[in-house]
Amino acid sequence: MSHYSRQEIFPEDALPYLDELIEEGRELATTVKVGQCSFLRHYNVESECDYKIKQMQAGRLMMHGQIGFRKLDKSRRAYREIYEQIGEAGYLINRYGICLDWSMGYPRDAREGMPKGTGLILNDDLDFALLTQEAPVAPHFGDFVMGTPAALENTIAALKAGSTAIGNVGQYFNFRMPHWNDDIATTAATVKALALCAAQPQDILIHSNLDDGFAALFTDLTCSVGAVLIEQYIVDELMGGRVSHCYGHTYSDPLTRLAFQRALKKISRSPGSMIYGNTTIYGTNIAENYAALGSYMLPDIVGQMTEPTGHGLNPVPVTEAIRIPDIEEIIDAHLYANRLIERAEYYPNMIDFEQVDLLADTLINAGTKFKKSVLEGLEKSGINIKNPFELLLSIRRIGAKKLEELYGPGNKNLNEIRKRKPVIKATTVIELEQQAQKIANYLSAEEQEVIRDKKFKACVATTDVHEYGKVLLEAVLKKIKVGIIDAGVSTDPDVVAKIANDNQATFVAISTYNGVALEFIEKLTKEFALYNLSLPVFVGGKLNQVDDDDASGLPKDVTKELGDMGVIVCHSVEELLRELIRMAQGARYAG
Ligand code: B12
Repeated sequence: MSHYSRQEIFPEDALPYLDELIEEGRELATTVKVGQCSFLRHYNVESECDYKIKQMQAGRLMMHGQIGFRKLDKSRRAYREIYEQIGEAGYLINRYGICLDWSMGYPRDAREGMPKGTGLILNDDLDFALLTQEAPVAPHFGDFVMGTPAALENTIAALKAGSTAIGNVGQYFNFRMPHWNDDIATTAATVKALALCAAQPQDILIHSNLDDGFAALFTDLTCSVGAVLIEQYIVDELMGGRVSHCYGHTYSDPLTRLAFQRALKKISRSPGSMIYGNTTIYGTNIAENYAALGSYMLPDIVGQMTEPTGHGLNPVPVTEAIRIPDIEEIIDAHLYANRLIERAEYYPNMIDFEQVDLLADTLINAGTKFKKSVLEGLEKSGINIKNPFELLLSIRRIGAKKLEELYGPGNKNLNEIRKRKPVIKATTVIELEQQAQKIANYLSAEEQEVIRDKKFKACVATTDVHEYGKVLLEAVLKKIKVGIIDAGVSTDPDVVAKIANDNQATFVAISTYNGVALEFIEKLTKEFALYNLSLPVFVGGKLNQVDDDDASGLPKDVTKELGDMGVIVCHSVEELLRELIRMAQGARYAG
């Protein structure tokens, strides 16, 4: 297929009128104004954008911390104490990314009874404002604001609380709220929120974390630059806003990490929000994680020293892969990073910037080609590419993988994952495919044959956006010839049960990270009962949950509870393989 038809992308008879959505956002701007917060007062600036520009001109690096514990009290304490303690050590933190809870993505009146994640829940506008008065650190409401069904009401609360950096356009493209199928309502709320921000007299940065969006799934890094250009076209050109990009979780190679930053410098008209820590290279060994922290902070520091883009640097605490980091752990990472900045003065002299810039130019050239092909392709499909609502929704519905396959700048090659040879490889997905071979080799040739003979069919799904566990698992299962029934990403329990039943799955495998495993499995078990299904269910990922009565607000492990519910808990794919051998040899599960 060369491209989709409009009917395939928009099967509905009519879509909301763009003019009405924009008008509603603009009209709201006559009453919803940027409120005061400790940061704006302290620095006497109109917006974080103004502040960032001043800092860049003065040659000062900026630092970003990520906070958002379940309880407001603890989050307020974190807001204050991190600032104070970093200050006592002689350093400064400039901005906080507030990690709202998943459930905050539902409009307030629809939030009751919806799954909760592990983040901060704010009940009303006052809660937002209480947080931002605690210390002169710029409040950035990045997650579960724009791009969710609650985009408009959360944006209103964030603006009133003095936030002038609001996101997250990346999430819009890739995140789905459980039990929420109305992507038209989500898009409409997002367009209104964008119009509200664009109509403010101050410059509001519309943050987009590329890794929350498509960057995490592209196999070609140049497509991520293409995503930047497409978002600039939608937010800046069509909506009159100021998009501000974040990247970093999955950018593991220091050379391309630095080249990406310099490419952004050339193509961005607004300062960047933050460079996220390279979280995907953290493991469970703290000492090793400090090396990882240093390895990605250095290119980020050198980038800001040589070609400042205004991004806050985000040293992610070394406990990230183990649990949600606590206050002290955030402070530790900042002290480490600040000391590294002091030690980095001579590093730029050691870097071959010619090579870095060659790569940056390739990123820009191929990224520009991708943007052009996407827009031309969508136009051929009958999408009005001057209409931001249609563009947002069509891109979201097509998704990263298909976009790369159809419009990627790399040459066609059927042996590649996305049927194109990446111009510059984005390592994550490709590394997972390679890891899969090692895991498959865990089984002997005879064991693989025993499994193959059984013609097992696995129904595989995730409960949330985290997809790498599923990518890895599917790649392993394919190698040992287990059939895959794809029940999708961010899937609801009723959908998994139906797909497993309709396709006569032999077992179900769920990958879950957002602290909702217990609730998901409970519902899945009930759905199974409706179909009289009794299948083995494997579950892996991050198996924890926040207990609302627990004062720490941190999640607790639920492995035992899951085991008690009759599912097979796996901490690795190898554990699933071991069970498959047992099943092939006749073991039975009660389901
Ligand atoms: C990459 C990542 C992301 C990426 C995901 C990209 C993508 N499209 O997949 C992005 C940036 C989008 C992301 C977003 C978020 N993330 Co995140 N993310 C991670 C990270 C860094 C890695 C997880 C991962 O994919 N690992 C790769 C897999 C292959 O390896 P693994 O996890 O070790 O899994 C092994 C086994 O468990 C097994 N496995 C996994 N699943 C399954 C399933 C079965 C059946 C089997 C048999 C085996 C198996 O396979 C692996 C090999 O052995 C972790 C932190 C960390 N380092 O672990 C946080 C983490 C999972 N994220 C977290 C959070 C909070 C979020 C957000 C809610 C943050 C926010 N406020 O926006 C959002 C999610 C929003 C949503 N709508 O769901 C938290 C979860 C907190 C918790 N439960 O305690 C973590 C732990 C970070 C933290 N410490 O706070 N995230």
